[in-house]
Amino acid sequence: MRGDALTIRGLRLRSVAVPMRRPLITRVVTIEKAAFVLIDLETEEGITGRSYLFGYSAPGNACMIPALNWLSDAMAGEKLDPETLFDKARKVLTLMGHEGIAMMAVSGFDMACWDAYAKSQDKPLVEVLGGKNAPVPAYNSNGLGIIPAEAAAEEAQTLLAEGGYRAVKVRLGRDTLEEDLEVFRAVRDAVGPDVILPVDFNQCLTVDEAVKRGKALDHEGVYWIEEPTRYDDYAGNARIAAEVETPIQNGENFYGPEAASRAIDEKALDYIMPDVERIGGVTGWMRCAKIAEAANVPVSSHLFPEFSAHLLAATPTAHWLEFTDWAAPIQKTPACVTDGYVHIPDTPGVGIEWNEEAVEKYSIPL
Ligand code: SMN
Ligand code: MG
Repeated sequence: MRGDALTIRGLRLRSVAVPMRRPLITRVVTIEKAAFVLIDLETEEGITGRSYLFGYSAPGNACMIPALNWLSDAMAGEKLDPETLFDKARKVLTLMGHEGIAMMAVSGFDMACWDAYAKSQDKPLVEVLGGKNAPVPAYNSNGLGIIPAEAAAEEAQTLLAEGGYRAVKVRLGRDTLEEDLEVFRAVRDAVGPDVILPVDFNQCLTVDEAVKRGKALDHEGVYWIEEPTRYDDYAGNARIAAEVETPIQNGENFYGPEAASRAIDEKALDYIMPDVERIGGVTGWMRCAKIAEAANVPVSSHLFPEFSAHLLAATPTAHWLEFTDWAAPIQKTPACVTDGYVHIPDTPGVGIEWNEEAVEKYSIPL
């Protein structure tokens, strides 16, 4: 695949902090304003590739800016061939490491490259990646944080109704198993037996505690157990996956397809959910999708619903899209869910256009 019609001029970066309609309250972090770095990759030919990175907070954004500027300088004048540039970008930042902020910068750059490349081909990204533009099943991941049982039961019903969803994610990891069970049962009672309910511990348990809570949840109709313990304790996750019947979901914190490969080899998960800003952008995702396909592991997404819809529609073992609306206010035509599905726009590229008024309103210093 070649995109040698375009030449990179550089990256234009902006930083925003967007208030969330529903804050994210997990056991390890509470986020009320979603901080994003907006990336416009400008080309000599006038096509702009757009992407964004989730910095979690203003300081998080500020950490990524220097690495992105470094890539902008290094890539100016390069022909836009996304896969070649992904490998080049990793080499540019290689002495900063292959994970963490360096990998996030490479991912954001890669995502913008693919958007520009797909625009130059006049096709939606999914088609450039060899997939079909079909609706992608989504679960509602807004809200449902660490809140009391009664509030969780009520919020679950509201969240399902918001987009005709069949699935919502419940955050667990309260002080005791009994409190987690109380919340999960209240949600299950409120939504009925047919709704799909994955749960997320956000890495907060020890391996022993995860085995204990996982076995208790085996009898409750939990769809998957996400990040029960530290994401990179592969041996620990493998023990949990072996002892707990409910599928173990992991991957939102994996950096690069190499991590996915290792986790699958070590049987540290049943399902995988890469995050496009950590797995290596579009290029890293597609390499991860091949690894998952070979091992027959279902692939879900983490955040970035507009990018993830294209990626899942081009992923052979695609599973669920995680829908959040956090970046919606800064986009003109944000992804949305109807009857439980995200519909990919039939426009060239990914379909991201900034709502400039909102970007101005929520802008923070670079
Ligand atoms: C999550 C945690 C931290 C930031 C964003 C999202 C969560 C999820 O684990 O899976 O939605
Ligand atoms: Mg999670």
